[in-house]
Amino acid sequence: MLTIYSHDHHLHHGRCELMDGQLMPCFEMPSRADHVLQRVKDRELGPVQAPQDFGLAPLQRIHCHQYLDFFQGAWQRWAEYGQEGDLLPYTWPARTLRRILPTSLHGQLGYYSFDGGAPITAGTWQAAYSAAQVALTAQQAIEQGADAAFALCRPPGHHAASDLMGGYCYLNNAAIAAQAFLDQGRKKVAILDVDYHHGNGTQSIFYERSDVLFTSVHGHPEAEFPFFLGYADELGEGAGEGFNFNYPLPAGSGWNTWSAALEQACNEIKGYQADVIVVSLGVDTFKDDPISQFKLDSPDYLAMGQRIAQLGKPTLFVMEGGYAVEEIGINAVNVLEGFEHERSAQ
Ligand code: OKP
Ligand code: ZN
Repeated sequence: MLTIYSHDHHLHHGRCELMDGQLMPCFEMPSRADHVLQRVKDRELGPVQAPQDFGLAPLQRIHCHQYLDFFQGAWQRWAEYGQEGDLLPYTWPARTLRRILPTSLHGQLGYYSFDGGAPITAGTWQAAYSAAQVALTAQQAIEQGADAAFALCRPPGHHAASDLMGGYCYLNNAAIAAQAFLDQGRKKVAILDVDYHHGNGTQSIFYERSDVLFTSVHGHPEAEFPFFLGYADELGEGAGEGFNFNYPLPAGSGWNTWSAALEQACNEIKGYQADVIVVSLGVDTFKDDPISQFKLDSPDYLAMGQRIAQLGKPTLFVMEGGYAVEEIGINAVNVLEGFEHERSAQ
């Protein structure tokens, strides 16, 4: 399988995040992608290529222009204040407050974010921009006939909405790639989000559309980030009604519970008759993940890839979460190897 990777992800390295009342070093760190790349090479998964540059247009298909302008320019504005630390929001337009766009940097940052988990550093825009190009380059490989491709994106994307950053995410790589498939003539894209956290950004982007089916297996939002989206009764709206399926699971869920939910998601995808599948590939479902509560073990990821392969469609894998850094490569590449093994048997 072809892997697309850009070293630019190293330009994004947030310092701290607030966790259990304490400032902790960011769990979303550069070594994550380094370990995945190393495992891709160790296992000889296939060629590793740098992304092409498709410019801003495919990003603008998903993200609103003002948001992109703000994100691209935010660090420069912060530097003009003489600040060097990470740029982090601290006030959001929650209930009782007006959803207006202020003129100040921090007012705008609050407007364009939903949590304090997405620090902007000097290189964050470039890293996120390159991650989106990684997804688009892998998407193009499939458009040109590859059966599958792996976009080794970092930072991740599935929490990012059209005009919101949050949860370590800035640009929604999976959504950008899904839209590119549609813009290049595919009629139906199915997204399967297997990250431990609900892909609230992706869901919101496609919630009122029938040309993208969104399915997600994740920690129950009653108890888990992002808390305010990802319930089973969210089925889509308007033209999108019946094209959104959430499978929230309790803390402690292992492969038996998890794979039963995957089975349901796969059945929806099968019935949808998608032209192509985009997998938001988070491996923070792993038993030793430091911020998650599922109990998948490394061999389970082989079975996951195998089941996805049985859907029989061209498949784009887009890297999302996974914070057990030592095992992230094994687990992510296990999905890809399980997929390839099953496809070669078909
Ligand atoms: C991203 B992905 C607040 C952070 C709260 C955020 C988890 C984001 C997970 N400092 N936790 O879905 O793996
Ligand atoms: Zn996650």
